[in-house]
Amino acid sequence: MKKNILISIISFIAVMLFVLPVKADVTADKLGTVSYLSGGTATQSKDGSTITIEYDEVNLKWAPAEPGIGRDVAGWWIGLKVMAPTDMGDDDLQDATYTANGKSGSFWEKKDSDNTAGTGNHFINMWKRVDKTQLKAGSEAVELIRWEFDWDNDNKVDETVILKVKPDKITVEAPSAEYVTIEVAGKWTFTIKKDETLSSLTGEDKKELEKIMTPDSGYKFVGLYDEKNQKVDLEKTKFSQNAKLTVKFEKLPESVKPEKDDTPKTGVQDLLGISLLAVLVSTTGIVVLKKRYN
Ligand SMILES: [Ca+2]
Repeated sequence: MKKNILISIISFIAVMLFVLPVKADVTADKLGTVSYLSGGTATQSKDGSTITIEYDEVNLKWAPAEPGIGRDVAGWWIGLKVMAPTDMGDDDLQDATYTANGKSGSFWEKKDSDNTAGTGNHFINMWKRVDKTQLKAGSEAVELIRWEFDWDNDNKVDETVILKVKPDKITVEAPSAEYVTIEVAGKWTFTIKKDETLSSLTGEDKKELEKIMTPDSGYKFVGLYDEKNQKVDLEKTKFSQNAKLTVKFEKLPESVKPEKDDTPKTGVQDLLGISLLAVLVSTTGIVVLKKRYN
């Protein structure tokens, strides 16, 4: 009886080993490859399983908001095309994932190749929105984003793609004619549809604008102003042409701390206090009168 059970267990394990698909082994020499979607000049370097793309010059494409494909805001984008490792079968790739800015996605669901492309032909176009204003001008390359791919879905990153740009070597395409460009306080630039108000902003643009309008401690927000020093009404002011806005804050009066006074009061001191106050009041009265009649 016991022998039979043992034989059953052994045959079960043998069958399972045969049936279970064997995952492709992801090795550093068989990783995905990267090509460019944005125009310009770039260098590509590889260090183990990390590919770094550094754009020396790049022209950013502008694209309108298209919530249906997950682009909730209009703006300028830079893109890379990442080909999956060619030795991975379609079945393996269905479990592949990638991470960007702490958010994970399914490679198979987000890929841009169609389901029938076949082994060696699957790719995904990775796009990153770039706000040129926010990248402080400079010739040093700055890291815009890194994408991490877990090709075999074992929760260990197999390949990292790093995208770098040189801020002063970025040029941008003009947005379509239905949009205007608004730069705020030299900190953020966005495009909105002509004759829309700032209250129509969504997503990242809305968040950035709110951040810019948030005063430091000890200050209060006064308003956004256009080049003619007209105050912008977030709900009502419509933009028919490009604009550069400034933001104004006002220093709040410093709160006066009451001084600690632990001297015991006597009647005399109190009276002295009152008479001093009386002198102060009458002096103020004289000053006010003088001012009125001068
Ligand atoms: Ca992995």
